[in-house]
Amino acid sequence: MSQLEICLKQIEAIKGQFQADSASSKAQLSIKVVEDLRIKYLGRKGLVTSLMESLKTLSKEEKPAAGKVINELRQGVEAGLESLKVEADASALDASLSQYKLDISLPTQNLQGSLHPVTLMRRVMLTEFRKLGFTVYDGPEIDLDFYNFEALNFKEDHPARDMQDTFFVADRVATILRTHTSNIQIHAMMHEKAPMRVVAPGRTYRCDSDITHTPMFHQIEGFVVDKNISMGDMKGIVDRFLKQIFGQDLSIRLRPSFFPFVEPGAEFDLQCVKCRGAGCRICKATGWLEIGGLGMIHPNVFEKLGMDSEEYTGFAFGFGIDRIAMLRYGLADLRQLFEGDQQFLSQFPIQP
Ligand code: FA5
Repeated sequence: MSQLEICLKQIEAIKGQFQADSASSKAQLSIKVVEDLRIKYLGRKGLVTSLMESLKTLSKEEKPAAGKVINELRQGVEAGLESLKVEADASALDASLSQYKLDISLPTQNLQGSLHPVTLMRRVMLTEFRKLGFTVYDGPEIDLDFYNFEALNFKEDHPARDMQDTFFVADRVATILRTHTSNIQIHAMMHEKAPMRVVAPGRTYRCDSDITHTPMFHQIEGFVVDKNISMGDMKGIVDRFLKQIFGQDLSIRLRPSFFPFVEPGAEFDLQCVKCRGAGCRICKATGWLEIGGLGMIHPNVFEKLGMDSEEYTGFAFGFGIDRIAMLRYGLADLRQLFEGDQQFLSQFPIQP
């Protein structure tokens, strides 16, 4: 018998042995059993590995043919081990699931239940706005660029678009996750007739994350459109609303600021509830926390929607609901709101 014939016979024998080992391993299949098989055949001193060594005994002409068959054997063994591993993983999972008994009919530990602080805050805010004569409006979280930017007077290449890092919806042209609730101004003004007094709470999205920013957050938009609306009306409503939420003794300040859909525009800050203005980590040592933007609706917005900007005026504002919840409930980090920690959440009441 030639050296090649001896080698091919060995290969056949190892192939048969692997098939027999695989079949018998199924009786007590585990990740360890599969690993032992791998070492036996493919380990440094494994049966397939040592076949490679035996190639050295073959002539130059015989080597390629034998090498090809050994490679096929190696691939067959690898594929066989992989499918055994999949089976072993599945049976390990079954075993651990069968030990874990879940009875969904049992009462939960937290019998009381509670509302999420953002839900609580939103309900409190809506109650206050209803008292001030506002109607609650809803609108899309996935929206067209037109409603989120264009109709709000953001020019195509306007740097203001960079102020709000936007998530785009893949494969759709000009479709985004709204970056603010101001898109509702456009939806509402296209469907309703002035006079309008609207608030619209909802989820908003931006690429943002630190102790006062999260990628998903909540805003509440409000706007009033009528004849002869002034900044005084705006200041009065916002002041009254915030004092209802935080009490009479907290200061509020307006700072001139730019939003393309209002003119003039401002941001408003609340004195830090934590340090009462002295400066702390939450207010980044400024004594103030920015909670929203506001301003008189820009005539371009009215004109774009076919409304006469000489006849109508209006104001709009947008607050971060999570920021207000953070201040109202004294939270140290905004991200706590979205971590789903039961202990944290169960501190809140079941009703506002
Ligand atoms: C706006 O989004 C404007 N649409 C507000 C507006 C409405 C101005 C109407 C004029 C008229 P701004 O980007 O500043 O503005 O966001 C408003 C508030 O949302 C912030 O003050 C803050 O309270 C909250 N906010 C913004 N980004 C985040 C974030 N990543 N996480 C949590 N809250 C945020």
